[in-house]
Amino acid sequence: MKFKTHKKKIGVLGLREAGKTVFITSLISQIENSIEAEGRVFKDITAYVPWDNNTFEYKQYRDAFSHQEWPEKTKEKTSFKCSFEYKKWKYKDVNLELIDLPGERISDYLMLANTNFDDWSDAILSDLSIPRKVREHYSKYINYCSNGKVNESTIIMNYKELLYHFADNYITSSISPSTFNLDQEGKPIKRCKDINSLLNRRYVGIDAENQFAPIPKSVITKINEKHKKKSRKEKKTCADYQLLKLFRKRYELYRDKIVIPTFKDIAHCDTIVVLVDIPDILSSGYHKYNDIQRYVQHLVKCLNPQSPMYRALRIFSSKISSRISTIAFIAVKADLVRIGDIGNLKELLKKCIKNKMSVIQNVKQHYFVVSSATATMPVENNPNILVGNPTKAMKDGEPITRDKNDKNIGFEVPQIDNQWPEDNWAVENYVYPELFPFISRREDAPLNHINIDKVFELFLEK
Ligand SMILES: Nc1nc2c(ncn2[C@@H]2O[C@H](COP(=O)(O)OP(=O)(O)OP(=O)(O)O)[C@@H](O)[C@H]2O)c(=O)[nH]1
Ligand SMILES: [Mg+2]
Repeated sequence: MKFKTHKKKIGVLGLREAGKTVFITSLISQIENSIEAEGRVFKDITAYVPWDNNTFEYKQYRDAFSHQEWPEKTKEKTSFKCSFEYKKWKYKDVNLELIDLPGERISDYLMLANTNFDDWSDAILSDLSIPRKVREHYSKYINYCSNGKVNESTIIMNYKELLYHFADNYITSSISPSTFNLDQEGKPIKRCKDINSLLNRRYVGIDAENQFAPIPKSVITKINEKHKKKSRKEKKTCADYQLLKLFRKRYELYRDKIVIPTFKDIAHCDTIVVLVDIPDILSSGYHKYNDIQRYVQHLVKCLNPQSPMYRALRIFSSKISSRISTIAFIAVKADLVRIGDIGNLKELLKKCIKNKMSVIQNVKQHYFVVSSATATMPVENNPNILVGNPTKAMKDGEPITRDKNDKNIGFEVPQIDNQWPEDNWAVENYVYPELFPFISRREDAPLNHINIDKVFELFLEK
């Protein structure tokens, strides 16, 4: 026990499958096995102790790698706390907390400052960050709400249809209530042929009984006007008034149960890490690129002192006098690109994000390129080829499914530039294989990584 403690609370954000769980698992494996870990800073770690009440299943996730499997998809927020000593600090030890957050919940950011349903409805239906192509569906929805024949099930179904168009057009960062995109069991929305059955399985609210959908301001004003002079008893028989009342109640429930806890967790962090999967953006195209930019824009709203979202966030954090002081954007899965292109990954990351973040003056910004669990090896004298164990491959011109016990093979990887593709974004030129991770049977072996130590150095900064 030392005189002082360096406390760090780090929230790890990113869209689905960005690599949050693997990132945290790798970082803990380096700290836990500091003697063997690569990177100067890990060598100075001693007296590591994980806390008893961790909900992040580190052992289970690390064990997956011993069986050449990736960790399971995360279903809910989890956290991992540990203490250790850093040889260079004589009088201080370190308490580190890492929080694995479902990044999709950021889409509910408009609910942060809009404490009531009426204001949120207006804010979401006039959100100009939605691309024009999908705004047409907004207009359809608003027209439907304005036709006077609205009832609970049809308005909810119409709103879900609208959100499905968002998902279908990669506008996932604007899907709110975010439970439609990522339900409370952590199941993400998937494209399917039978849209109606999909819409029935997804909820816009905390559960099937508590769903709600925004109502345009003009319609709310009309309802209020119509029922202004009616008694409470009379209002009870008016379907439109009752529906509005119901949605207001369900909105508050959703805000209390999902939005406030998520953003409270974020507000209590001093450092936010945002993982960005650039190979995935390159292989998906400009829809995904635009979606990441919108995602960052929502984050910017929460971090900009001029915004109402920031003020709402500060209310949660003021009690424990903490503040988000640092944000690190990390381009992950660097092992999927040619070694010579790793610098370009960083350039692409900065070019996608830095502009959006330029209005933020009160938070230190950092950019990294990382591979949390390297699953490839370079080949000497041939920079175009990497060696690894892809889950699928081509054999005699036919696609085949491979087994984790199959031998490693070499595969060609695309070259990436330091500029994002412009009009000629040919996604077929950016094919990255899904790989089995490298097997590491010894449980005390830290995962192979690139630059995890550089990020860790940031966590040790005051
Ligand atoms: N090649 C490579 N693949 C990675 C790496 N990190 C993650 N992956 C791949 O990305 C997938 C998702 O990683 P997770 O860490 O589970 O992603 P997540 O952000 O926690 O995902 P959710 O829990 O669904 O939100 C893994 O199953 C791997 O296929 C990496 O460092 N290198
Ligand atoms: Mg996860």
